[in-house]
Amino acid sequence: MLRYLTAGESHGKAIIAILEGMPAGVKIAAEKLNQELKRRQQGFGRGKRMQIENDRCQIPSGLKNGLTLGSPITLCIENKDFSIEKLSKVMCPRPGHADLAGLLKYGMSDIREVLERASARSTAATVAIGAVCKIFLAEFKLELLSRVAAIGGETKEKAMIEKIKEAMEEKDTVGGILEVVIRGAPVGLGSYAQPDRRLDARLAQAIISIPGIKAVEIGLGFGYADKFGSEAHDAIYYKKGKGYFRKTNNAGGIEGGISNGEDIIIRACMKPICTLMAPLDSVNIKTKKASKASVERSDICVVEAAGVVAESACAYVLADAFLEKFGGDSLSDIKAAYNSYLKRLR
Ligand code: EPS
Repeated sequence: MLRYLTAGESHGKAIIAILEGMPAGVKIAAEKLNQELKRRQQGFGRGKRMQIENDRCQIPSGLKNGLTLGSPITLCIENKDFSIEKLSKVMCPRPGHADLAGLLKYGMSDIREVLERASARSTAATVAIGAVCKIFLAEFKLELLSRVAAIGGETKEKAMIEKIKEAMEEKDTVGGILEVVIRGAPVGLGSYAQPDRRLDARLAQAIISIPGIKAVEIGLGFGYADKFGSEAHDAIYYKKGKGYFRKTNNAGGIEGGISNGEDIIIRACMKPICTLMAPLDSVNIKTKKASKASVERSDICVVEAAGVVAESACAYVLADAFLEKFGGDSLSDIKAAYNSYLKRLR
């Protein structure tokens, strides 16, 4: 079983993750982790914080000579902007953020104490974990990709960029849709046997827990609502040498909570960032008087970066499901089990 915990505040010393259950014998190149962290920092519409940080991952435990030991892997990304003790109080909650609900829940008197951990800066940990999982999955030729499918209702690249520029000029923010594609997943990951073993349920949980994500769909998703069954389902064919195959993939690679061997396709909607430079109405938590929401340094659009985070979140789920199916404490044991499974399928 694979599991993890993350820790760290946005302006604390570091963002940290501990990943447990990665088998022994996987070669981890720290550079691959750093490349993924760099991808997360990019995308048109990101804010000033990304110019300050140059996220790099240290791996103080779990490796020897670059190979996993099967022991917990610690991933540590230091924050250059380590200023948590010096930052000013935040008094006017931003609509859409964790500010007000978090303040009331924890009985705090400064929103800063909420937003430090609620910040999407924590997604640096998700990406570091996902990068380790991607390296593991690549041993079995699984590959995860993402793309921006829409920004503010626009789907053409030029129009999407214009939409972000418009948001910038208007002191506004804009969200959109991202898509993750997982190639090379074998048939049989996940199970219909229990709700929490369903691969689609696990992927949806992983994606919707990314800050700012408000909806997830798999394959045709909401598009199923407009179709007859005869139009919606992916007819099954068989050819000697090729095996079973489909001509369509509306199911998005998952049927009955199990991967079916087709590409796994997931789309998610990210809301516009909630820190607005022209802020919405709010209330001062001390005086209870009407006020504009607090303004913090922030981004205009992070859909591209959220795609990288979503890939990483999916990589963790896939690696977990893969280990469940093929077991083993070392990469070589898992490869033997995987190859024997592929042989049976053939
Ligand atoms: C982020 C770091 C944050 C924000 C952003 C994402 O840094 P700071 O608060 O210092 O500007 O730029 O977080 C949010 C938009 C949010 O709502 O929490 C990062 O590393 O991705």
